Amino acid sequence: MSIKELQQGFATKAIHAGEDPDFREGATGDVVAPIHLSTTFAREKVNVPTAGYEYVRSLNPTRKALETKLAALENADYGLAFSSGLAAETTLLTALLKSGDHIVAFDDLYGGTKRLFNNIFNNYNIDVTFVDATDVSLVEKAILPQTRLIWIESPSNPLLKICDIAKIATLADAHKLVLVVDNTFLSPYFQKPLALGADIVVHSSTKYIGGHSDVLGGALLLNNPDYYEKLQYHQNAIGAVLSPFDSYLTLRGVKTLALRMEQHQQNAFSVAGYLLQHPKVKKVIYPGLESHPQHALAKAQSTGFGGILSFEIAGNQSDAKAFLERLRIIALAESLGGVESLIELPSVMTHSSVPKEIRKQVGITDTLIRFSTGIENVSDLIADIEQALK
Ligand code: P1T
Repeated sequence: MSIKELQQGFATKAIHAGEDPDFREGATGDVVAPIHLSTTFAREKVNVPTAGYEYVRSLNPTRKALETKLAALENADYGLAFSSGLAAETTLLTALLKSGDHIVAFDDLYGGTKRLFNNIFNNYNIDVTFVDATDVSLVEKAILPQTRLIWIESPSNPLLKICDIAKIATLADAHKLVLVVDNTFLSPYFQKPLALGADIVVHSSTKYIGGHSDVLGGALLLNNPDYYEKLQYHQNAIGAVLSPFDSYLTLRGVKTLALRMEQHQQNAFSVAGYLLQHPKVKKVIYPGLESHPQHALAKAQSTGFGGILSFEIAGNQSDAKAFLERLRIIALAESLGGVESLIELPSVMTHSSVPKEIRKQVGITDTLIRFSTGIENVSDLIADIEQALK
């Protein structure tokens, strides 16, 4: 049996895929992929790159190990690693679209992704229509003759809305469109969009995949060889690749993804339960709660609900800010998916680049708080929230 055939379980792949020890003559059998810092690779014959390596931007052994591991985790044939989530997104858009093309996108997306569409790609004559993609008929209505791509997040950032990935994939197929799913919030541990029919999965590996708030990165995972060829060409031509050091850090971080996601989720359930009964809390949004409007869909298409929840406290934005500034263990910070709990106010932080009227339309109120539950002892997290709500 081959090593690949034996690497079946998620945790096994997270630890071993892409890092099989090399026992060939002269190799040392490292159990961890070494950090290859060489920016170029010498060859003996002009026409023969050594083991396929030419120049670090095109291919690097440490990045390749990570790309192999991330592909294994999403059950994808191909993986590519970038210097950030937005670098992955930019490369995808430039590789698959041209001037005059149109995108249908979920109206609840990470603010930076919306900014990329609205303030950068619009300059290249690529238009976007934002719709509430929880209603598949609205996605269908927005499709134009020049539409090439559908872009969703599920759960979405920051409102944790859930889209029916399989239904949108069927729609995308019928119209010959590329379906892109940003899987950052659930990570491949809890959700596999390719298995549900998506064409390309996007990750900000800065989040759960890296897991320790110490490395920026992004990834694209897919099965289609034609798209892969285009994306790989653009990855090299544009150059926003993940460095060898950052590839190593991400490889190190992702090994514990299975354990971390279970604990993030367990803590999120406990915090959601605590917030629900608190008189000063008006609303709790967590896909794991039966009160979540798409709870049944979340349960059907994913194997878990993740570690992010959003909530609103009574009062105005000043009350929300005062609460956030009183927290002591939970860090008031952008980003999510780290071992430490991170909390933020999307209207003034991660989604401040989204115009106020759009925020209002989508449901990002001035008092909406987003909480990325870390893996600390949950009793300490709840005690911190309790003292800050007093
Ligand atoms: O920050 P970067 O690695 O470039 O990834 C961008 C990105 C893409 N997709 C989603 C769903 C994201 O949440 C992000 C980054 N988000 C934050 C920094 C945040 O605090 O929401």
